[in-house]
This record gives sequence, structure tokens and C-alpha cells, in this order.
Amino acid sequence: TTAARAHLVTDADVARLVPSRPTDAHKWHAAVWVVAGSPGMTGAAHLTARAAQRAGAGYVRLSTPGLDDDPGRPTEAVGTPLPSDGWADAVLADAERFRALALGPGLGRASDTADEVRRLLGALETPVVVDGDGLHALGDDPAAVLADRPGPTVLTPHDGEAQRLLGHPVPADRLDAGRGLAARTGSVVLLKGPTTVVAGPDGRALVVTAGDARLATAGTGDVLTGVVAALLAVGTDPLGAAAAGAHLHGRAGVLGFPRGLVAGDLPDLLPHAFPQT
Ligand code: B4P
Ligand code: MG
Repeated sequence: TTAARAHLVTDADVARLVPSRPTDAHKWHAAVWVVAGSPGMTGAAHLTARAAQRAGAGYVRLSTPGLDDDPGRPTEAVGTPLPSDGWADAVLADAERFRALALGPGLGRASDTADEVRRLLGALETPVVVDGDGLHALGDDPAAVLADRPGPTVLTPHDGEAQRLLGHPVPADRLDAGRGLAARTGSVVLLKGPTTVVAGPDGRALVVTAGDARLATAGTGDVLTGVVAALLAVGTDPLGAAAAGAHLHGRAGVLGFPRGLVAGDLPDLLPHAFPQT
């Protein structure tokens, strides 16, 4: 089985992988910029931002290209508008202040949006989690965009998104598929599913089985993106952030209602999912 061939992530791993908050912590030392959503489609971005907050980000900026006013934005997230055209430059101009970016949920699939995503990734030095429509923008040759990226990347595809990135359906050997995609793109790959595979470009791989079927509901992937971004922002290495993020996300899920859980329940469960130390 997959679990027999790679390390199964535990609470103890999360405690080891995620640095504790220093006593002289400052909100800007763990700042996340969520670049997600599109006009008329803001729910995914809100979930990502709330998850980043609850997973330990000190400061969350939320920007939806082309949207100036977003009344539903989570209270503590700071809204910073981005233009609808050429927004990659605006992100690059200010990204230095952030320790991690979350890019993609709900961005939409317009071709100019995809151009901006690729342009941003090509020049961005900040660690970034790419999900959803951000992954779609990479098309079927993600290595062309990512192999020379100047900063760390975590990709979080489900099987449909992975199929597009791989150019073929995800094979039965998901561990091998994750490792292959990670090596080809120089990225950490978090291949989601009932068993989640996390693979690094160096061939290291971990398996996460903390969640269960209650996570099979719309928007839970957007939450995961925010969790991984927050863990990057507190200084977790990219492979560790993906592995610990998937584990915490699964743990939050099983702390929720056995039936009727919605993705919006997960952020508030995250603080309970962290190992109590
Ligand atoms: P979207 O509208 O983008 O929606 P989504 O990404 O599927 O939603 P979400 O972000 O909530 O869930 P995600 O899977 O990311 O869909 C875009 C297109 O992709 C659509 O055309 C859709 O049909 C297609 N598509 C969606 N899923 C597909 C798949 N698996 N294969 C092929 N095509 C697909 O995140 C879900 C989270 O829940 C992950 O963390 C996952 O690990 C967890 N989870 C889900 N089921 C679980 C289970 N049974 N047990 C444990 N964890 C589970
Ligand atoms: Mg998704």
C-alpha cells in the first residue's frame, strides 16, 4: 500500500515540523498574502484567508484582482485591491513584505488571468502555494513555468488538476505520480485525496490519512491552501508545511460534525487540531 512505502504523518511530526512562535513574534514576521477569487466569486478566497488566520498567520492580506470592494472579507484580513489587468506587477512590487503567498482559489480561468499567474510565478521569490485556478494556469507543462522559479513552490492538486499537470490520468501508484511531478517541476506536490501524498523534488515523500470523507465537500481544498500558506509563513520548510498542513486539515475535519460539515466550519476547528504542547 501507499502508506507502507512512505512515512505516515503524525501529530508528533506536526509538533516537530512547525516552529513554535517566538516570544518576540511580530505579525509581519508571519504575513500571508492571499491572491485569490474573482468578481462574483469570492467565497474560495475568503475560506483561504480565514484558514490562514486560524493556522497561525500573523497578518493576512486578501486581494482579488479586479475587485475593489469585498464586504464579505473576513474581519481581520486586510483588503488590498489589485487591478484587473497587469496585477502580477503589483503583487511583485510588494511581495517582499510577505513570508508566503496563497495563489489561485477562485481566480477564474480567463486566459489573461492565467498569463498573470505565470508571469507572477516566474519572478516571485516568496514561497507560494498554488491551487485551483492557479494550477489550471500552469496548463499541461508546469515545468515550463516552475522549473526555474526563484522561490519555493507548493502545488496542491486534486486528481483532476493533477491529471492536467501530468498530461495523463493519475496512475494507481499515487506516490510515484507525486514524486515524478515534484521532480519535474522542482516543487513540493501535495496530491489530495482520501490518502494524500506529499512529495518533494528530492524524492522525499510522506503520506497523510488524518482526514475522512466528511472533507469531501465544496471548499475544503481552499481551506487547505490557506493552512499550508500559514505554515510557510511561520517558517516551516515547504515539504513540512505541505505535510503538516494536510495533517492539520484532516484533523480539523474529524473534529467537525460527522455529517453536514461545511468547509467554512474548518478554519475555526484548526486551532484545536494543533498538537497541544
Ligand atoms: P472545483 O470547483 O475547483 O472544486 P474542487 O477543487 O473540487 O473543490 P475543493 O477545492 O473544495 O476540493 P479539493 O478537491 O480541492 O473543481 C474543478 C474541477 O475539477 C471540476 O470540473 C471538478 O469536477 C473537477 N474535480 C474535482 N475533484 C476531482 C477529482 N478528485 N478528480 C477529478 N476531477 C475532479 O479539496 C478537497 C479536500 O478534501 C482535500 O484536502 C482532500 O484531500 C479532502 N478529501 C476529499 N475527499 C476526501 C475523503 N474521502 N477522505 C479524506 N479526505 C478527503
Ligand atoms: Mg480545489
